[in-house]
Amino acid sequence: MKNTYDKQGKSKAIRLLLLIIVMIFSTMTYVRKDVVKAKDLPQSSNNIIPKPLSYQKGSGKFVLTNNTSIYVKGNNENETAEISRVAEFLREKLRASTGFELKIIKADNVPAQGIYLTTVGAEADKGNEGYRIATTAEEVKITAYKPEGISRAVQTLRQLLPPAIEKNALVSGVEWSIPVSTIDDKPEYSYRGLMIDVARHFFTVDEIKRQIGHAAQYKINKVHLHLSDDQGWRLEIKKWPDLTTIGGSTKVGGGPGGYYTQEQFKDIVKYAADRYVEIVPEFDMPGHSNAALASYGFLNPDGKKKPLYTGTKVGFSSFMTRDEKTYGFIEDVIREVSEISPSKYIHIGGDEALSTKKADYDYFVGRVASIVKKYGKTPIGWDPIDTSPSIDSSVVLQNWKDSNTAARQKNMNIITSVAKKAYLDMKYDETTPYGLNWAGYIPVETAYTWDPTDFAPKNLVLGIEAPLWTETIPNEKAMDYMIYPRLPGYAEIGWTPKVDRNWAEYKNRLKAQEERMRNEGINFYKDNSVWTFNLAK
Ligand code: TNX
Repeated sequence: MKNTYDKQGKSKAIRLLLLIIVMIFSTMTYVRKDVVKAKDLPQSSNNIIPKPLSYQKGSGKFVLTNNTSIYVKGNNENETAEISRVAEFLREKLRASTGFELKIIKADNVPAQGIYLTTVGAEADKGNEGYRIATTAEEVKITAYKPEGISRAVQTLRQLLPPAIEKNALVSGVEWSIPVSTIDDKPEYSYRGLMIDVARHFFTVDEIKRQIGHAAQYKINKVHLHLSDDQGWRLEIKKWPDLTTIGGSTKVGGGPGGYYTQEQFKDIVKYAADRYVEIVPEFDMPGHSNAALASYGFLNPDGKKKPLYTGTKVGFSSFMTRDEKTYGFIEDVIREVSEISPSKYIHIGGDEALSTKKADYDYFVGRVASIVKKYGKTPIGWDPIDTSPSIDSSVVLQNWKDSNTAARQKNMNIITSVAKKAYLDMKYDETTPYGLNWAGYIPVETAYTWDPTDFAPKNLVLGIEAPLWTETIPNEKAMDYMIYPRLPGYAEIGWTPKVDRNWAEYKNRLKAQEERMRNEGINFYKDNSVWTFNLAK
């Protein structure tokens, strides 16, 4: 008996020992992983996203204090006034976390210290958005050819400060320093967009502003609002009020929808413009038009209103393409939106018109494009708008499929939004709780590792846009989760030249955004290709 007990005791002890060894080893690997994380990651010269064209680090730092002033000077009074507004934006950004009340001073001479925002002496080759930030121990000097460039520089400046700068409450015990450095920067593409579908699910003015604010920090400069679809019409049109009272009354899954009054739309436009972001309005036609057809009987062949639609099928609705009433109605819509929207663009949709005959579609998109041009705007349309003989190079193609042969032949400008790379409503992987997967899964790496020139000739590419379709996106939390952390990558594809981009280096910079995103309350997805350091890779 004793023997057996002994044996049992021994094997128990061995098992325990084994367990302890396994535990020690796994902690060691864990610690080792951590060490690798901290030490062996390729150290980028900075963690800025999008990566600037050039960054030179010196030694020392500039320390921001309550006594720092922001000096402004333009080439003329108007410009100085505009730069002062950028300075106010900067001051407000810094106020909450630092508690500082920075003075804004119109500078007569070049100040010897502080933050200096100026267009004086800037070179034209910086373009509208380029800038230089030269930081010494005494001053941070931002020079840009246009105030817009100063605004982009201010977004970079945020990322040069410690991540705590993004907190919305007073932070103590942090030194608000910026490393001595010189950054020279300008974007590769002038169109760097985020689209939000506010038709399938409606998002409030504040929810949209919040997304604009977050996107602007990565130098996204267009926010495209998909304002109408089968499930909802979201912008007040004074001549046709039922569009919103009826057409805007619901959403995917049923329940209350919503809409923006024209005043609210202008408020969104203003908030975006303060960040040099342009709001691009879209009304989708001739398909995706059930909300309008449900609002007014005269838009239908039988004169009767269609029932409201709260499902997620596409391709069943169509405007009447051979009826002048349709074009009168559309002209009213275009006129009203052109009066309240400063953007040079109006997006007319044109996708998935599956119940419109091809010849009718071709005719329709040509008619609508000419209405848009009549009101001084440039039309944008989804493919296959480029295949219509009535569409020429005065129209921009937003390319979501692989097809743009006609656009190339016609020399149309192209915004790249190829679904399998750029769709924010595609799931990251099979476990993603929101989104679709018809164009495939888009993990953060897939979202980052491509270039617009993979899909279109460089000379035609205006830039890139990442669309968030919202059939499966019911709230802000879900919206954040699908947009972040993919949007910083799209922003970088649009801003940073292809030769300067590399996933292995980028993912470290993205990881370094974590604390900033947290401080901003962004509900981002922790993609394991970024947040788990894999020794094998
Ligand atoms: C296709 S992409 C659509 C949208 C859907 C989306 C869902 C495009 C121009 N049309 O109507 O919301 O797929 O991913």
